[in-house]
Amino acid sequence: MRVDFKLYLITDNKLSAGVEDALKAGVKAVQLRDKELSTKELLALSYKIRELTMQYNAKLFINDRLDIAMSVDADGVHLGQASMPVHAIKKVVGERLMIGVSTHNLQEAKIAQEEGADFITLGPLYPTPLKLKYGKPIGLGAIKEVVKNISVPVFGIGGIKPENAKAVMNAGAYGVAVISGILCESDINTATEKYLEILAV
Ligand code: TZP
Repeated sequence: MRVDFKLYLITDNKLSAGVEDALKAGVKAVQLRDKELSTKELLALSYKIRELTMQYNAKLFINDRLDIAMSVDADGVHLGQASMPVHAIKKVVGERLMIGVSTHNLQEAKIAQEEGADFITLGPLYPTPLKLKYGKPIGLGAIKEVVKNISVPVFGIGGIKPENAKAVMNAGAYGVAVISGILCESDINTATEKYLEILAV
């Protein structure tokens, strides 16, 4: 199975400083996502996170930027709905990179699967500190509906904390994707361990 992780740590603008602590605590997949940096700055940060993820034997995904993912030898690229579509990415890289896709409903999930995504994120499931930007929470009913209808791994995203992660898994998620629940915590190590314990099943 290509998707050999259950906890998908996503960075946000200015939040990548905590990645090393999360890796130390056992995170095995990181998506670098920073929409404020220039290309040059993002490339430099990507090299740094690539080194760290290699050191801790974790996968690295680059949000949206196929060019940077290839340049730093990332494990994959993570696409949004406005990114290059999966089929166009595959035309360039074939199977060389894994492909994750952000989805918000069943229709987007089905398209991602049909085009060959390796996994998807679905959300926001719960209200998140960044909620306005990501729209209204779609709730656990949405994840139940999606996992019934598609077979690629589905990661719940949006407002997932250690307290509700179990419910997300019980709804059929393959794993969870988290930003603030780890990177905004003062004790990143303990926060990461809490998720890993819940996801170990
Ligand atoms: N996509 C849907 S919700 C979201 C993204 C990137 C933000 C998730 O952040 P958090 O802090 O884990 O709720």
